[in-house]
Order: sequence, then C-alpha cells, then structure tokens
Amino acid sequence: MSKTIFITGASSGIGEACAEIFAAAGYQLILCARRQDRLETLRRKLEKQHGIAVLNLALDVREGDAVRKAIGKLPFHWKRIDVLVNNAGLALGFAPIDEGNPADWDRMIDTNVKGLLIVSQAVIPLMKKAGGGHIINIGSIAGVEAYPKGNVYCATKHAVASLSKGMRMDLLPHGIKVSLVSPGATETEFSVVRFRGDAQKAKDVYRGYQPLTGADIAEAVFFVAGMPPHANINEMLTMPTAQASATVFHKGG
Ligand code: NDP
Ligand code: 8X3
Repeated sequence: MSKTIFITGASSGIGEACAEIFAAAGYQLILCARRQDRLETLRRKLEKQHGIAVLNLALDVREGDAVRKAIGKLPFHWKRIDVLVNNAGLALGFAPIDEGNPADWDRMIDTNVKGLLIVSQAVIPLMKKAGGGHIINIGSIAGVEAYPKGNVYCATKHAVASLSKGMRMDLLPHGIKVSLVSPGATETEFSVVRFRGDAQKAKDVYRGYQPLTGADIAEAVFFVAGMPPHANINEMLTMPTAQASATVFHKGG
C-alpha cells in the first residue's frame, strides 16, 4: 500500500517541491494551502505525471476550527498519514524591533507557530491510532541564530526548533518520529512575501551567490523521511555552499 504524506504550504516553494519529490516516489499526497487554484493545478499535474492520488485541502493553518473539521472529515483511506510536513510559514517585514508592525508579528506567530500546533494536534491522533508516523517541521537558520531586523521571524523559528524537541519527547511512546529540517537562504516566494511583492528587493536577497532551491530542501526532507523505522534524523541544517551563517555570505565568488 502506498504511503500518505500531508504537506502544508504546498502551493509554492519548498512545499510544492516536496509534493513533487514524494509524488515521484509514489506517495499519496494531502496538500494544504490557502490558494486553491494553485493546489488544483499541482494536483492535476502530479496525478497525470505519477499516477498517484492527491487530495487538496484549501485551508488557512491559523483557522483551528476549519483545520480540525477538514482533518476530522478525511475519507477513510486518507486517514493513515505516514508523514506530516509542517512547512506553511512566512516572514513579514524587515525592521528593527521598535519599528516593527504588530499586525505582522501576529501573522508570523499565528502561522509559523500556532498554525504548526493546530495542524499537528489534528494529525497526531490519526498517527497514534495507526501506531506511528513522522512529523517533519521546517525550521530555518533563523531558528538557530537571530539576525538584525529579523527579530520576530527568528523568534518564531526558534519556537519551531524548541517545539520540535518537545514534540519528540511527548510523542516518543507513540512511535511518532519528529524531525527538524532547517534551510538557509532558499529562493522561493519567501522574500517576495516578506517585502510585500517588491520583486526587486526580493531578487537582491539572492544576488551574487547561488541560493538553495525548493527542490534542494525537498531532497533533504525526502532523505529524512526515508530513514529506516529504528533511526531518526532529529535535526538537519542545510545551507547554500556560499552561506556560512545567517549573515555571512561569500558573494561574487
Ligand atoms: P513560499 O512563500 O514560497 O511558500 C510558503 C507556503 O506557505 C505557500 O505555499 C503558502 O501558501 C503557505 N502559507 C503561508 N501562510 C499560510 C497559511 N496561513 N495557511 C496555509 N498555508 C500558508 O516560501 P518557502 O517555500 O520558502 O517557505 C516554506 C517554509 O520554509 C516556511 O516555513 C519558511 O519560513 C521556511 N524557510 C524558508 C527559507 C527561505 O529562504 N525561503 C529558509 C528557511 C526556512 P498560500 O499562500 O497559498 O496559503
Ligand atoms: C528564511 C531564511 O535567513 O531569511 O528562514 O531567515 S532567512
């Protein structure tokens, strides 16, 4: 029987690339994001290319009732979720703490931290019932070290790192693995969102060096998910070769 993976934030970037790599390996996919049109296009493409089944959930991970209802109503043969990738997330703004926008803080905390909790809490009972599973949280180099003007985004990713440790302890007796995959600079729509559609500013983030792609991180997630049942990669930090820390890059090399 083919395995099932549930990916949040599958309409773009790292999540979309995860959908591609797991579909190619024959997984059934449950894809979640707010932009239903994008999910539909992806569903049609992957079902045709790989002959697998895709179930789309047009959901905002911040909306607890809607998430719980959608997961509660999953058809019987979609209830065995082998892997959950908590990937939906965003940064908004790039400003010193005293100049930050509290509405942006709310959205980052609600999506990156509370959204991950809401989805996990809805999926864990299904994994427990099945006797196991694997939760892969997408952290960041921003969850390893803070950087100037990254304050609240970095704090949310530090929270994801800490929650991954706590979840691993709590879920240990249930055979549920918890892994943290933390990317460095990855060229997706991340910076376009952060800079509110300013494509030039977003492009500048990746100028002068080769950033990671969503596909690079999908490879890391796929590797982590493919470990044998008795082994778990607790944490994996994957960086562009030209990036040594959150702030140290070799540009123009
Ligand atoms: P993208 O902007 O390309 O993708 C973000 C995805 O998250 C989209 O599919 C978006 O879908 C989804 N999303 C955002 N908010 C919500 C929400 N409230 N409910 C459901 N889905 C949501 O960025 P990335 O692929 O780069 O980001 C994926 C993850 O990787 C994030 O957690 C990010 O913090 C992390 N990361 C990214 C790095 C980078 O340099 N790009 C580096 C380190 C970590 P939609 O808008 O359709 O809802
Ligand atoms: C995204 C990477 O360095 O912009 O998590 O925070 S960074």
